[in-house]
Amino acid sequence: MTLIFYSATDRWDDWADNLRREVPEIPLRRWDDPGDDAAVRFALLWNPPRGELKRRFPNLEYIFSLGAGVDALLDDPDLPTGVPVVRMVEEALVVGMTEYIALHTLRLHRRQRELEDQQRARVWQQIATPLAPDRRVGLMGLGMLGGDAARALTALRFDVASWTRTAKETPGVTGFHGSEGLAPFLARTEILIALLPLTNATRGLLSRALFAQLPRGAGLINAGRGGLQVEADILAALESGQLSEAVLDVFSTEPLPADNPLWSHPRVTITPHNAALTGAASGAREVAANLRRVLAGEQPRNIVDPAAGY
Ligand code: NDP
Ligand code: OXD
Repeated sequence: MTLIFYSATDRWDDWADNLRREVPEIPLRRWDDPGDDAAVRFALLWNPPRGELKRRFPNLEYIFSLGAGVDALLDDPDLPTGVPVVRMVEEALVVGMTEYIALHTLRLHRRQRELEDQQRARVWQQIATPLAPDRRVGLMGLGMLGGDAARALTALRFDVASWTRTAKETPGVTGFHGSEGLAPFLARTEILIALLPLTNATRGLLSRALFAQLPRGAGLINAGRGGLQVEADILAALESGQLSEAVLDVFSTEPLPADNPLWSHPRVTITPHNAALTGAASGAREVAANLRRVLAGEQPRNIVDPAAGY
């Protein structure tokens, strides 16, 4: 009944300590530790080597993702068939992402970059900005992360709308959904925030055609996935003035290559996929709760729908 762990970025010691405390009855093993692969029933992973799960673990029952996004896992053509993937839903991700979205929405809203440029040039000049109720913010995705960010933005009194796959009713948020909802959502959005999963339906969505439907000079924040955006189109939209600024936490190639022109663009803010990081303590509590459900003969929560891709 072993759980196998793989991540190049999450600390094994932290996760092992927390999981041992929460579910001492489940033996833990690191990916490269010697052991009986046939005893492995659970895997807890971030970006494992492709094809390996199927090749090594014949009795795998559940794949738990260390991240909320499961696109890299689902993209593996050799992902074991019929083994459910469970995504990470936990508090540290929610709190971290809401901090990131509030920070960068306020920076765009208050034109903070221009004020900082002025400081460097020793220019004393007021820049008047509308107040939050007169700033129309649009959230693409209103799930675990977008939902909490929407609550924070409405608490700051922004005029918030959402765009989702299925219809959603959220207090204080104007809801749009589906392909027919996209154009009216974009037409009213001055700060666009992408918190979508990367799926067949969302790949390349943040493109020239989409930016053209925003009011001129709109700001963009993408903390969903790099595959949502066409990077050349972002640069072109910044050059033409269709976008005023872009804040990007995610990229089609990560780490972002040193020669990528986004690095040095004066109106691009780059963060290294650290908008929100899974917490070892809070994440392990969630995984443990799900493992206990499985041991009790129940289904874990937050199983990914393979057809929807999230
Ligand atoms: P959820 O699955 O909880 O929510 C996804 C949201 O996206 C839902 O509102 C869903 O609509 C909407 N959506 C999905 N497909 C479409 C579509 N085709 N058209 C319109 N809306 C769509 O995801 P989370 O909120 O937990 O996370 C979102 C993404 O954030 C993750 O998939 C991951 O890629 C990224 N992420 C980034 C991090 C970072 O540090 N940068 C950290 C963690 C996650 P509906 O409500 O109708 O289902
Ligand atoms: C992600 C995560 O999905 O870090 O990006 O959880």
